[in-house]
Amino acid sequence: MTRVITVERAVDAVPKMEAERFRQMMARRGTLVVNLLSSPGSGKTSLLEATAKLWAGTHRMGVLVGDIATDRDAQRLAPWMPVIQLTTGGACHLGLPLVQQGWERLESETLEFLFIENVGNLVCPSSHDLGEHLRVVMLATTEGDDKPAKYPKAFRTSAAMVISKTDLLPYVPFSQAAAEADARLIRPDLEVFALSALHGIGMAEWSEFLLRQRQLRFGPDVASESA
Ligand SMILES: Nc1nc2c(ncn2[C@@H]2O[C@H](COP(=O)(O)OP(=O)(O)OP(=O)(O)O)[C@@H](O)[C@H]2O)c(=O)[nH]1
Ligand SMILES: [Mg+2]
Repeated sequence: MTRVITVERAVDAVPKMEAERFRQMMARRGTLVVNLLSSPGSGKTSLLEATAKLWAGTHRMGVLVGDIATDRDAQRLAPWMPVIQLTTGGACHLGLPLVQQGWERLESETLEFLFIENVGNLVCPSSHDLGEHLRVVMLATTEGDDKPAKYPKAFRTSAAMVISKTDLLPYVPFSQAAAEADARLIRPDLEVFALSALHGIGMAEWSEFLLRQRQLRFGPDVASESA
């Protein structure tokens, strides 16, 4: 059975200070918080499933998954990792209070990574600081390579972009070079990972990136703890 938290109204942006407090508290615990943004259906849940399978028995991850309705994503993820479904009751993004409630319910203090799967869209989630250490935006090859230019804030505020569903590249009109170039015009230091969660392509580079980010932020001792 999955655990669900529901709110009946949109949660407004909370002061930056609260988000900073949450970020620092999670850093003291050695938990890297990763906020994953994308359009509906780009493959967020699939990437989290594939990451958990890759890390089974080696790295500890948990997930807070946001949706407007249903706990279907939590049901998919529950066999692989501790997960709490956050149901926004109509709001198009997650807010920090809901994330904090989810974290308390997760009761998993020894996580190395806490992923937040945001509500699927490229607009509202980009304006809300959830106390994450790392924001990652995902763009599927099926969505078109023009999305970075059309939804710049999601790309400007992210440290990395995942191009997902690369197995479909032969069948869709998507230029990886064009998407990367547009995204880097918006955010020059954006790291880019092209992968297929379905076929396990590019997963090793994605995993190395996450482990490196945790080590960079929390220091080398953290890396040896989890080795
Ligand atoms: N071909 C292909 N399909 C994929 C890949 N990753 C995910 N999919 C499919 O894309 C669809 C959506 O994937 P999800 O992981 O549910 O996407 P999501 O971003 O979590 O969707 P929302 O939570 O609704 O926003 C599913 O049918 C997946 O099987 C991939 O690498 N290749
Ligand atoms: Mg999902």
